[in-house]
Amino acid sequence: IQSDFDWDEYLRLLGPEAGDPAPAACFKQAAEPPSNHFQLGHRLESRDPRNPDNTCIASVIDRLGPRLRLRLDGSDDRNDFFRLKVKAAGNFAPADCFVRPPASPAKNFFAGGQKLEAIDRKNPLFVCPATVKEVRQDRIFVSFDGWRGAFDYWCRYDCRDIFPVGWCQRAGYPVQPPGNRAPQQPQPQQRYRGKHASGGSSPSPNSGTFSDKSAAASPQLPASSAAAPAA
Ligand code: MLZ
Repeated sequence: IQSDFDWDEYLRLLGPEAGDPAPAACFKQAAEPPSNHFQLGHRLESRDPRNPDNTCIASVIDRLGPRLRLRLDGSDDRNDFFRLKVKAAGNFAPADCFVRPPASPAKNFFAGGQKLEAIDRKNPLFVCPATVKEVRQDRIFVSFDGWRGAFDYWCRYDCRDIFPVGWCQRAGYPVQPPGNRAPQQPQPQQRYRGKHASGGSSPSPNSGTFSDKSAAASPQLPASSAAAPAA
């Protein structure tokens, strides 16, 4: 996970053809990113990412900015598991760790070409620069900058996996640099190389949590549960 992405520099590189950042009012995200009061080892209830009808007990195994890395406890057999663990496990996260979700925008205010930050659902650890490629009723098509479309997705305008430009940095969560695969228009004049002009993308120190190792394999970290406390 890299942490030196710089939106200002990137937008400058893209030049005047690039769309503007989507205004904050487009997003269902708090004006100020919430602080994260969860602690490692805290237990909480979470939707089972493998079976969204199930609620499971999960433990906080890592935190970064407002996001949590959660691991499901035990099996996903709802009935057994719930009663057993609720009585036995302890260390439940106090209620005030959970932040009330922000209000939804009244409607879909997005417009094609706007820039945003979005969770890469195939690599949910990563928040990446992206562009609204299409708007259709309540949905937008999120296209990741510098990738050939393999990570793109449709989502509702009030989806919690998308953020205004700059939001994640303010929240203490790193944004990954764009890819360098055949960028679609608008064509960057040169490839984004990060803040440190000299040597391309050198791996930058991360904040000590959400290590690269956990980045590599995170099958139980769907975007939805990962973003639990982000209000
Ligand atoms: N290393 C992986 C991660 C790609 C992340 C893209 N995010 C939009 C790859 O190269 O496929």
